[in-house]
Amino acid sequence: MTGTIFVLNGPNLNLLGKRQPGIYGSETLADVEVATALQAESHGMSIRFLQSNAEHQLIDWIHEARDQAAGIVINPAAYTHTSVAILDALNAFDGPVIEVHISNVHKREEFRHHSFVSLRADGVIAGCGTQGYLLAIDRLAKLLADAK
Ligand code: CA2
Repeated sequence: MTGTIFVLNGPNLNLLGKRQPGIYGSETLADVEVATALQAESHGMSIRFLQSNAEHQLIDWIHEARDQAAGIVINPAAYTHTSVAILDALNAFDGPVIEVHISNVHKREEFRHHSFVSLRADGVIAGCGTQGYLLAIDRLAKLLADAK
């Protein structure tokens, strides 16, 4: 197992920084990737940063993480609230998982209050903007260090 963290992003997050800045901020996903890579590097780890609009692609990456990643940071976007399939895939991953939401889903519509992924996540970060990704890396680094 390497010190690689998979950072997985779900549907529409490719639009980050391009639409709805009031909810999601003005940073692009490429900006988040750079900042997240630097944060991981500060802990002596590297990342594989991925985004897809397709549920099956996210599931395939979680399967790849089973033997390629020490931990997973995941913002499943709308699949958070709908996908038992992503939950099942995460349940087959042995390492730590941190769920991230840029917005505070609990301050938003009721349908965003439930997360299937939270049933598996070791930690959940919501409403901290894109800083949530950096906090998730810090938390994974601690969990992985404590597990040694
Ligand atoms: O707050 C989050 O990070 C969410 O996971 C974002 C999802 C939403 O469905 C979740 O309830 C909460 C939506 C991602 C869409 O991202 C966009 C970004 C900019 C412009 C349009 C969509």
